[in-house]
Amino acid sequence: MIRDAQTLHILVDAIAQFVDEALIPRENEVAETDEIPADIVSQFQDMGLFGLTIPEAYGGLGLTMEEEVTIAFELGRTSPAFRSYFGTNNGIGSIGILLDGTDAQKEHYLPLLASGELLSSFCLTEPDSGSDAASLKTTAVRDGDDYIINGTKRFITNAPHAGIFTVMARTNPGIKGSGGISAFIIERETPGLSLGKRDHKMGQQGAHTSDVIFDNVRVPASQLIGGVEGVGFKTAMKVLDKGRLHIAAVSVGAAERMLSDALNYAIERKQFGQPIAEFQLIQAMLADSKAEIYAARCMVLDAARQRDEGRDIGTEASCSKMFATEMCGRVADRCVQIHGGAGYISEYAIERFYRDVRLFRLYEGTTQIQQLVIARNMIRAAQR
Ligand code: COS
Repeated sequence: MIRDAQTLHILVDAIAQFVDEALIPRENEVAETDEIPADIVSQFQDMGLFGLTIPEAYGGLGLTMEEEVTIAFELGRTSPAFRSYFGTNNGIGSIGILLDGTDAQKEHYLPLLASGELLSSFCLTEPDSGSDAASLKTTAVRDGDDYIINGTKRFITNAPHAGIFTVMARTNPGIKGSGGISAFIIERETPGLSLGKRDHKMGQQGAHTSDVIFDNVRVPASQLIGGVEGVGFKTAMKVLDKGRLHIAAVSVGAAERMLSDALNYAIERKQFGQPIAEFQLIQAMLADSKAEIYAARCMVLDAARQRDEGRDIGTEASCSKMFATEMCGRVADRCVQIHGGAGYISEYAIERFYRDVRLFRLYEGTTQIQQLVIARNMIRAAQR
């Protein structure tokens, strides 16, 4: 749902201009230094990018899902590390609090997240619990008015910058599956909380992940999201439904960027006496990519509109994530091919994008997990 087309148009234009003029020219710097420059972070804050999805009542822009994916299409056109820096505040780091938090939790944390004063991370994955998220082992044991948290979380995006962590932990060891899991908000400075060393990743330099380690971390019971035990897994799944749709939109933007670079290259690059864009085998790769991007864009927008209408979009979010991220991988591969040998050289952005977009098919649920969610939902619906 678009609330006010004109206002959205102004915002989209401003972000498109920011991407073109401020972010794309700094991509190499970010890749080389593995840092988002401080002046860019300030500009994120000035533009309100930390609070895109946080309701206006808490100081954000309160974008609807359709508006959010429209913005994500634009943000996807540059290095994913830029979006990642404020992405957790708009997505997996804030949505659990927004959807299931108490009024006090929302009032305390959401304004800080919306302004970018505080960064947030989402702690679900563990060393022995990735796709099988319900098998997580981190424990939260009640002790008077507190909980004592123990365990290790892995590959946590923005952990080195985060001031708060949404942490899924087992409050009832008697229940092995999802029913024993609760979600907590844990502050960075809480004694016993430490970080592992930064992970060295294949791509997305500038976006940082690390382990988050909880060693007898004592948190007040008021940090239990929503004040209810045993529903933390459902909170995590709802967070991921939204996050998956967002990543699908970012994948569309990234594919558009790669295709635009490849098209420009094909028009300029001459072989056999003419631009390679004139060759039909190159044209086939351009056309297949264009059509697939269009399909993914339509799919993402449809799923976003359905979410705005209040429908359960678990299936559609997984369809969108699966299709858009796999599409992005195919487009990346074709765009390297169009660049020929130059596509393997870091002078061209496509070499970096090829590595960067590989993560889209892995995080927030692998393609195989999306397949599993889609098929399960189909079977359940058929058996009702
Ligand atoms: N919204 C709300 N509730 C949901 C839900 C959703 N999207 N998906 C599942 N649930 C509920 C189920 O209804 C079920 O509730 P009941 O116990 O009341 O029936 C409960 O959660 C458990 O669901 P399910 O039985 O489907 O859980 P499973 O352990 O079988 O596995 C998968 C679910 C595999 C889909 C889940 O573990 C998953 O998404 N794994 C990937 C994790 C991931 O994406 N990690 C990325 C890292 S985070 S960036």
